[in-house]
Amino acid sequence: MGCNNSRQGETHNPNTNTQKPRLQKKPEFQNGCKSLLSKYLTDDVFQQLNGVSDKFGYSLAELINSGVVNQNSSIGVYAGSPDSYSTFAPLLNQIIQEYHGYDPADLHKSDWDVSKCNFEPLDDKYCMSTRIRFARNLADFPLGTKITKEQRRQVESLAKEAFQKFEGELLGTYHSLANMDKQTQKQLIEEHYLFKEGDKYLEAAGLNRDWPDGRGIFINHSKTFLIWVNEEDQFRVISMQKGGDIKAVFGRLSNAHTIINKVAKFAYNDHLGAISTCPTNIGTGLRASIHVKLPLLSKDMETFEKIAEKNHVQIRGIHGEHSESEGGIFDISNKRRIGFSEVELVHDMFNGVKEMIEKEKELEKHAIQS
Ligand code: ADP
Ligand code: DAR
Repeated sequence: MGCNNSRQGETHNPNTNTQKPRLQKKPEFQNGCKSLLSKYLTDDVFQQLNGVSDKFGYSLAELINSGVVNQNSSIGVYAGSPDSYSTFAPLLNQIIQEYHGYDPADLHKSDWDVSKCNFEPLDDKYCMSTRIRFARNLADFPLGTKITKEQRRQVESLAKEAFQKFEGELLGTYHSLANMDKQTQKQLIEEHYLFKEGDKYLEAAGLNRDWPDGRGIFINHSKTFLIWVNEEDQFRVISMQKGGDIKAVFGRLSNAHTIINKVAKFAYNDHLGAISTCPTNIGTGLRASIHVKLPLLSKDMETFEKIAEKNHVQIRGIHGEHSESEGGIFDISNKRRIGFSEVELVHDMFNGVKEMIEKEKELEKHAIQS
């Protein structure tokens, strides 16, 4: 059961809203499915929303397809446009409330003031590299789930125009994925700069349509500032460097945010903050992560996970989402995205990694003494 996950053979034109596809019945979810979609797509919500489409013609069927096709999803939905968040509010508000602890009446806040980062660099012995990114989508287009090939090319063209405004250390070059040789693509992925391809969750959400057309990556000359174009979101703006100097990485990103916000009109509102394709990335759209080496602490996952939960951080593998740890190195990043400012979320990550390193040092002493 599940919609056509590549959505080929769609009979309605996304730009004419001529057909609002209705599902014959509410999708079934396997026992053990833990997605927030399966929890909140009740019979009542399904009856309310079946046959409804947002102003770009994005339907309930499209909104939920990824979570119906991939029953191991944690969330299971992707928005089709900023309008999706109001059109499908009976479902999305509940998912947002549970994931973010954020209510429909709450107002988002933003603060990029680097001077408020009152912490020193973390120990490079443990911190392999620091990466901070934010997600953005343009205000006047549907999201990648519903965008047409021509619109996606317009987004890429507008992005390339914006990149011309960068100066100093942000100066760099845009590399179209469609024109990139496979060896270069493989190397950039292995070096943690470029996004992977073929993600099944994105595929079922229609985000991989026309791949690789309209996709690419901007890279500055020192490879410390990158922008992904038209992957899961239309912009993923990334600052990264070796070591644990979080303040330097955040300062570079804050500078880029100021510049790009002057030349691009992003989808944003007082309640949801920045609009993202996945509801997990609304608000700041910011994920601040450190690849940190914790060979001893990671042998005690209960303690490791307790420190993570206390500091509102997530433990991930080192090749992006759904990947594994290697060599005792883990990706530690803020879990929260909305209702807290960029400065506050960078502090979440700092506090989590700092406590993890302190615990690792304690275990090192015990190991020496025993
Ligand atoms: P995103 O937050 O943009 O979704 P992913 O988790 O998908 O990022 O990872 C994208 C790429 O960025 C992967 O190659 C991953 O290894 C790399 N990456 C994430 N955090 C770091 C980090 N702190 N240092 C180096 N590379 C990182
Ligand atoms: N894999 C999807 C999305 C989870 C959040 N990660 C994003 N958006 N990259 C799921 O529902 O599990």
